Amino acid sequence: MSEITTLDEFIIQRQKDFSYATGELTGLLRDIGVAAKIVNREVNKAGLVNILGSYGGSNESGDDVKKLDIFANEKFIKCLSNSGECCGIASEENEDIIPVDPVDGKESKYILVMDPLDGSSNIDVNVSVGTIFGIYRRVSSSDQSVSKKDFLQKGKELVAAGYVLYGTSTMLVYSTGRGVNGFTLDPSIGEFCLSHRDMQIPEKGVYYSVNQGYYLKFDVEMRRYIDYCSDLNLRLRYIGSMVSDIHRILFQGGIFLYPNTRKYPKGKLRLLYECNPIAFIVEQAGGRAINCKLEDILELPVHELHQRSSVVIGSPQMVEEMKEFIQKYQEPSSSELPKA
Ligand code: P6P
Repeated sequence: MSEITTLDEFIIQRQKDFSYATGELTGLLRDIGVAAKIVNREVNKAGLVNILGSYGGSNESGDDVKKLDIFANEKFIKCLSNSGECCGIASEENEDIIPVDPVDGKESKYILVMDPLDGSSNIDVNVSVGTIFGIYRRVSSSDQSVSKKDFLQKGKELVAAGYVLYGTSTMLVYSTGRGVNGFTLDPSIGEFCLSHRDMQIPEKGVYYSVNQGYYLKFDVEMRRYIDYCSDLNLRLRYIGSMVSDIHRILFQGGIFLYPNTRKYPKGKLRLLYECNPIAFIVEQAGGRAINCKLEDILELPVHELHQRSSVVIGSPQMVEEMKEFIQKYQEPSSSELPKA
């Protein structure tokens, strides 16, 4: 029987890679693993307990809030607060940041951003959902209270990022900037076990992932690119859960797109806790992540917690080809149009 490496063992092994490591990041990643197992337990039995359905109201992004959203948010916050391994949290479910009090006088240097249960519109119909998280070093000094400026950092400043996919199996995929590794939850021992070491996204693939229903609401060059994907007989796969759609592309290659639309002129997905952590992971696995203005996602300035962005993420060859496509078809701005 091949040797099992649990998430905890792997994190501790990898801690040695960072000479300056003090164990805080290790503790924070382990807390995330514990919270993921707790959320997984509820997601897996959601149909059996009164936890399905809407909680009522909407979150800061205007999305309908499901009960599991709130449960997941509360569990991650509780797990992270108990250990004090981070000094603040920003969540899709909360308007403002959540300061975390020091535990046993320990002053943490990390903050966490998260979408505790992404794709929650799928919960009631038993389709995969996910958690997305990112970890930054705080920029304020430890003798100050954590503030919003600690969170408004570019994606390239991420120390670590990952996602949990609550699917046919539950996986935790993360990176601390030295490659991407995947862990599958073994329910018989209650541990995430290393199942996908040093994940690399294929250079290209046969999948494209976009909500085709918005086709007529995309800019013309985006419609032409989607037509091009169709002409290439690429296969459309889109289930409305970013973690699930990205996970397929990370494993099998392809391109995920959520362009800006008339309803979401800046894009729908949130830069801080959806686009940046996913972009960090995909680029660590050899992929690319840009917005529809062809700017690198990880370089985008972050001005507010729930800021939105258009996004194109996936296999490097396909994203580069899409860039060339957009440049070729982008309608010249009025300032570039020839004078009448
Ligand atoms: P649409 C889920 O609400 C989410 O934030 C992402 O997980 C997903 O990719 C996207 O929105 C789905 O949005 O407009 O296609 O339903």
